[in-house]
Amino acid sequence: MKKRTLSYLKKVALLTSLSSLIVPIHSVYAAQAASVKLEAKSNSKTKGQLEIVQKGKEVLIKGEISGLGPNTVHGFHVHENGDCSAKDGSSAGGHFNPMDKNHGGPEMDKHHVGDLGNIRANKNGKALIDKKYKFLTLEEAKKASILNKAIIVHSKADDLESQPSGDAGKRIACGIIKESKIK
Ligand SMILES: [Cu+2]
Ligand SMILES: [Zn+2]
Repeated sequence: MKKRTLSYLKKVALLTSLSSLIVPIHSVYAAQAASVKLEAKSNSKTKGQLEIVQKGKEVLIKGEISGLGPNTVHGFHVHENGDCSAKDGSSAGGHFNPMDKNHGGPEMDKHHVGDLGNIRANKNGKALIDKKYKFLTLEEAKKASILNKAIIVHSKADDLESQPSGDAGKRIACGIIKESKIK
């Protein structure tokens, strides 16, 4: 009886030490990829799918957005609330701005973390997205983490200058950045 108790305790000790190993590994790798299903807002026909991957210090965003006008340019941002429920996308709130900066373009010295610039549609109204950003992260614990925020596509181009959001017009598509498995 005494022996059995000891081996039970050993098992508990082993499991406890194993789980303390497993938890940190999980938290490092869990948020390395995310996907976004963009749904039409403000009575648009815009929709799309994006895959987001953390590669070292860069975040890659790839995918396709359709239902845009031919050869048009559209503001493309991360907004602060992961909430696309409003018909006009207003539930997503303002640009994601954890560092409290002014609006700008992604190449500028200072800008919102959510300022991803513009996307361009081809003659068929489809935008092929293939972008890289150094100021974003998918690491949940970091201030600039875009997990569970929203991506918004606008009706007009972002002028990368007007405050607070680049005068980019209506919100024509919205999708939440949700953690996914790396493919
Ligand atoms: Cu926006
Ligand atoms: Zn902005």
